[in-house]
Amino acid sequence: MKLIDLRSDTVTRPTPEMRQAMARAEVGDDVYGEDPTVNRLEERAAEIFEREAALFVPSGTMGNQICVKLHTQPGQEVIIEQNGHIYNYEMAAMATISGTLARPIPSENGIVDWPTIEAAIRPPAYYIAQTGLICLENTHNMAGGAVMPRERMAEICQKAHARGLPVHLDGARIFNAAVALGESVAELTRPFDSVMFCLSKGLGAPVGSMIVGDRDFIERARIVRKMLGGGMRQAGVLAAAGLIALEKMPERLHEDHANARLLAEGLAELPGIDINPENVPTNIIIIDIAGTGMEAVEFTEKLKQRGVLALGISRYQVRMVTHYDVTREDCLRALKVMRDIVTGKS
Ligand code: TLP
Repeated sequence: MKLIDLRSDTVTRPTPEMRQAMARAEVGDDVYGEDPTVNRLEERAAEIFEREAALFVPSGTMGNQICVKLHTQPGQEVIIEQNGHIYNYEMAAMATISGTLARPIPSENGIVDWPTIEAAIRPPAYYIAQTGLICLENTHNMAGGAVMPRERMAEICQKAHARGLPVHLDGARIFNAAVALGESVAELTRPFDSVMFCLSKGLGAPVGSMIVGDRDFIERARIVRKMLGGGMRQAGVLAAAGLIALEKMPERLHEDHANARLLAEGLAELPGIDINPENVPTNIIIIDIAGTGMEAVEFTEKLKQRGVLALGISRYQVRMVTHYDVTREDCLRALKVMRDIVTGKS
C-alpha cells in the first residue's frame, strides 16, 4: 500500500522529467561561476521575479540566513511574526550567524499589520538595541499556509523604507501565494529588499532555494554563501531539476490547494477535530484534535500504522501538507483513515 506522506511538501521526489534533466545536465564548477545550468537557473529566477540577479542556495534556511546577515549588524533586532520560520525553525541561526535577536510580534492568523510592526521598532537611542530588519513570511507556514495580500506587503515595505528599514521576504511558498491571489510573483515581491523562495517544496525539486534581489546584494550574498559552506561545485545536476520546478510546476499548484481544501472540508465534519476550511487558502492544513481525547503524538502514530504520515506541531495540533506526490484519491483515503481513528473504528 502506498504511503501517503502529508508531513510536508518538502518530501516530494524529483519527477521523471527532472531525473532526465539531471542526468543530461551540463555542468561546471559553480564556485568559479562556470556551471552553465546554475547560471541559467539564476538568470531565469531573476527574469521571473523581474530583479537584477538571483543566487542558487542549498536550502531555504541558508537563503534566509544569508539575507538576515547582509541586512543587519551584530547587536540589532529583527522584527518577525512570532511563529515565523526564520525565528522558530532555523536553529537560532539569526543569533549565531548574525548576532541578532528576534523581536517577535503577534498577528491575526499570520498576517502582520504595520501598527504592530511600528510599535516594535526600537526608539533611536545609543543605549537601546536598534531594529535592523523586518521579516515577512508568505505563505505563512505555521498559520496554515495563510496568504498575505499584495497591498499589505506593499504597505509594510513602503512604511518600513520610510523609517530606513529593509524588509526581507521568506517566500519559501511564494508561488502558492501567487496562485491563491492570482498575481505574479514579480508583482507580489517587488517592494522587498530581498526574497528567498524554495524550489524544493511545492515546486518539487529535490534540493535548493533561491535568493533574488539587486546585483550588488546578490554579489554580497554569494560571498556569505561561500562563508557558510554553501559554495557548490557541479551543482548543475540540481539546478537542472530546479529549472523544471521553476518553469513547469507553478501551474499545477492549484491542484494541491484544491486537495487541501477537500481534506479540510472532510476533516471539519469529523467529531473532535477543529478546522475551518475557509482558513485553508493554499496547501497547508493545521487541525486541532483536542476534542478527540488524543494528543498529536498518539494521533499521528495511529495514522502512521495505517500508512498516512502527518506532523504533530504541538500537543494538540497536527499539520498536513498537500503536494505533487499526493493525489485527490490519496486525500480521500487519508480522510477515511482519520474518520476511522476518531470514531474509534480502528
Ligand atoms: N519548512 C519545513 C520545516 O522546517 C518546518 C516544512 O516542512 O514546512 N521558510 C519556510 C516558510 C519554511 O516552511 C521552510 C521549511 C524554510 C523556510 C526552510 O527551508 P529548508 O528546509 O529548505 O531549509
